[in-house]
Amino acid sequence: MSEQTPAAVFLKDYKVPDFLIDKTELTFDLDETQTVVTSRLHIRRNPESDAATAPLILDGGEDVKLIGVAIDKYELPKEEYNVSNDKLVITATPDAFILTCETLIEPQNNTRLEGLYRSSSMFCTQCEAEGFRHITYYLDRPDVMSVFTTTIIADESRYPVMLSNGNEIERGKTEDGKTFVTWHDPFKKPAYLFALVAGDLEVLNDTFTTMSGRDVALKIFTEKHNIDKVDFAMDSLKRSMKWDEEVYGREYDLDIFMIVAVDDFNMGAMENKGLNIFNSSCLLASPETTTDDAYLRVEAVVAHEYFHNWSGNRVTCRDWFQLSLKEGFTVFRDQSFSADTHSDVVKRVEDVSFLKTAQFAEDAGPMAHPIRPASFIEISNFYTLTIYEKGAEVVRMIHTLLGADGFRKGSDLYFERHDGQAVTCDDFVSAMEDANGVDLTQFKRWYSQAGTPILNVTDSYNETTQTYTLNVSQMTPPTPNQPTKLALHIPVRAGLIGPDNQPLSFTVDGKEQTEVVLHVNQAEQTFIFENVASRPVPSLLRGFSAPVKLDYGYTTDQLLQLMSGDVDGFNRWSASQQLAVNELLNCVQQYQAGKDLTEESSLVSGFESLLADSTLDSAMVALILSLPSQAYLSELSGVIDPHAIKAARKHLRLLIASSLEKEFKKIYEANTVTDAYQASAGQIAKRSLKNAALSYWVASGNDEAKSAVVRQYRNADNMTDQFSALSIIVNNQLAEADDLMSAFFEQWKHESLVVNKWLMLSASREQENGLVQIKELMEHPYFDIKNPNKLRAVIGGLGQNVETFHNLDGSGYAFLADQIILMNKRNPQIASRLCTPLTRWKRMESRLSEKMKSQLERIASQDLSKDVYEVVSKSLA
Ligand code: B3K
Ligand code: ZN
Repeated sequence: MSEQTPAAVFLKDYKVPDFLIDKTELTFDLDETQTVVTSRLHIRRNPESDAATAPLILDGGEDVKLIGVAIDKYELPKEEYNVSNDKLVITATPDAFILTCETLIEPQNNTRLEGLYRSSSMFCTQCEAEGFRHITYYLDRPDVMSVFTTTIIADESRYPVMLSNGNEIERGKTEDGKTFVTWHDPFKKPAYLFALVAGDLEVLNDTFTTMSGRDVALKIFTEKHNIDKVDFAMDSLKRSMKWDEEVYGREYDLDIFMIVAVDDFNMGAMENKGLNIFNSSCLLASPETTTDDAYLRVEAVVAHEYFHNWSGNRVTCRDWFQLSLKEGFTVFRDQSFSADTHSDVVKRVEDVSFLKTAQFAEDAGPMAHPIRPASFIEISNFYTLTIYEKGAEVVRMIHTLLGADGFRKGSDLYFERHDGQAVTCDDFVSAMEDANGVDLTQFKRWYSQAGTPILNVTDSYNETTQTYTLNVSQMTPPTPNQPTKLALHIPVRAGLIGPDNQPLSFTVDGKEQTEVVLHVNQAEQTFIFENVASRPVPSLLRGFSAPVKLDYGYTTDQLLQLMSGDVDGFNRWSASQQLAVNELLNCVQQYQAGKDLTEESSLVSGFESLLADSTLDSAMVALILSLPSQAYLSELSGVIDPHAIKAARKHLRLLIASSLEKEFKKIYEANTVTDAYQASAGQIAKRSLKNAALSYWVASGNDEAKSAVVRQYRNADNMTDQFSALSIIVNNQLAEADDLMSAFFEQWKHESLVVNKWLMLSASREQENGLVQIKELMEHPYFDIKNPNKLRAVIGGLGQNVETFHNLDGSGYAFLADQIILMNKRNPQIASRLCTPLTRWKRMESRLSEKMKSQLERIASQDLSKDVYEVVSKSLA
């Protein structure tokens, strides 16, 4: 480990800032070798601080070189300030003053992609969470909100476009012939929302008229070769703006809204005020180069970043422990937008499936934390599925408890009460309580308690009294630093299904109904349903009304009944998944015991009736057909045996494929889309069902299917069909696989985002010498280690490659550790994310577990960034 153990910060230690910065004036003299940043900060002591003589302590980074500092007009001599430990400390200051600071930075050498850096030939920034301190010394914390004016000076021939937050207010020439542009953002904001972009960019222009009749200029900027791929993003933006007006009453506030696409970006996108910056993978879309999934992602991310304008920017976080205040809420908002735009059930299934696979695994691992963590070492490590996805589930539960109208009253009050403020999760809940006259005290435990609760449910039916009883108990397993847990308030949406597959009515709380929200809020509880005409099958946790694991001993027949008969579409999917999970885990056990895997599967008959029912939504059928993933089955396993899981999935797939070969052929042929490509719900549904059917049909080994998939590859006019075909060909190891992989690369090598898809498929491909192939990919001329998307493509592909990654000799893990060590200093955020698979070591089967652990120890022996240190040390604890 590094000589100094990085220290944790604690929520309980929060103190208001000693100083405030009312105005921030920045000048950037941009240059390829050295950029000079001059800041004029209008600072005063915070009247709310009890430290009336506290020194001024500004945050900085090792990469920021201080040239000079002045208070008002007085240039401070060296003895009057101190620069150490990434801080600039000035002991004696007036109560109100202007601090001028000149710093020097080298964006071209910034490989962390945090602060100001270069991507291709552009300058761009990423300041959340603590990136601004890599630009200049500042009070880099979200509760210090300031009005920013930013001047950019650059050579106009290379940087004709120069952007920052707010409105352009001035433009001209400097004495040495450069161009300057000044931007002013009238809304005060924390430094994490600051942005700057300069480059030779093209723009797509549009306008949006807000509900009060103001015209907003919309501009999307990309490098020249990509400007033909932003129409869909622009359309998504306009639909998001309208949706936020209609559903939340939120109007956009500046006269201009800009989005810029950059290739080198650590995550998906960033909601900087008026100037969103996007990873090009989350913005660019064209039918030929972009799959349906990626289209939906573009739409969701554009919406998400736009929605942050209110949930995040106008009302921001007091401190980073409150991150879920903006992220959980905004994810809930973007999920609702996508659900309203397409199919709500399909969207819900996709979101829940992701949550149950990845967030539940996080909750069960060494990094488990509540949606409002109590401490962290490096905040970048807390942009997690727990903060985002579980955070959204918590907001969704509030929505369920209050109803749509009550929730809207609460959000109106929240925005009105806290506009322009930096607030806490408690403030959010208080607004919901106050607007509805409810008490959410117990509910708030969801904010402070980590782990996935388990709901254990048993039932009984009394025919004589026509009474049905549910006994529900809840238990949340221990997580790091939280050995014991309190009972949570869990809303369980439930209905009853009768023997003829009809919903049964019942009486609860004196009211006759067919669906009820049960308030589970004690360790053990009983719920009584009266006037139940016959013994029902319970349909529990409809729509996944709470992020919990439900344990009810459904029989196979009951699951088949729910799968075909539940009025709740989500629970139909859920039943099919449970059925598949039961059969797959059974196969896993058989494999481990060295037995032949069963040739019986109830899924076959379940799927048969599913495929015969033409009334069902194709996208839902496609979702039901896709077997629980390797990752989800791993999450469900007490001890993870990747090879057994892989064998079980393959076996069941082949069994279904060979039993229903004819049905799959029929479905494949019936779902061809002949109209021009559109990323519409209808077309996406058809393509997903068609390609799911094709995948089974080819797996059956049928020759006609093999010709069909090759034909689809060759004739496809869109990336969804082309790439689905290619993946099926490669995964089924058809004779054409090598040739078509090469052809695909040749066809698309000029499209960076498509190359990423090729890299990922190549890395995940099952081959002899898998690791040799992966090492070759990393030497490939089209691979670029500086580009996080490319690195994620290869390492992500490796993660899916069970044989290579989980090789019993440990070589897959050693290779991953090499990459983590390589990236540790170069880009700590990315390095830390790469650690995730190794954090699961305690749950792996013993041979693999030891191998993973030794790689974690090898990483731990290095001089580590805070980011990697935190994950590795917590994993080994
Ligand atoms: N708020 C950003 C995430 C920033 C991550 C910093 N490491 C994107 C988003 O959630 O909208
Ligand atoms: Zn966000």
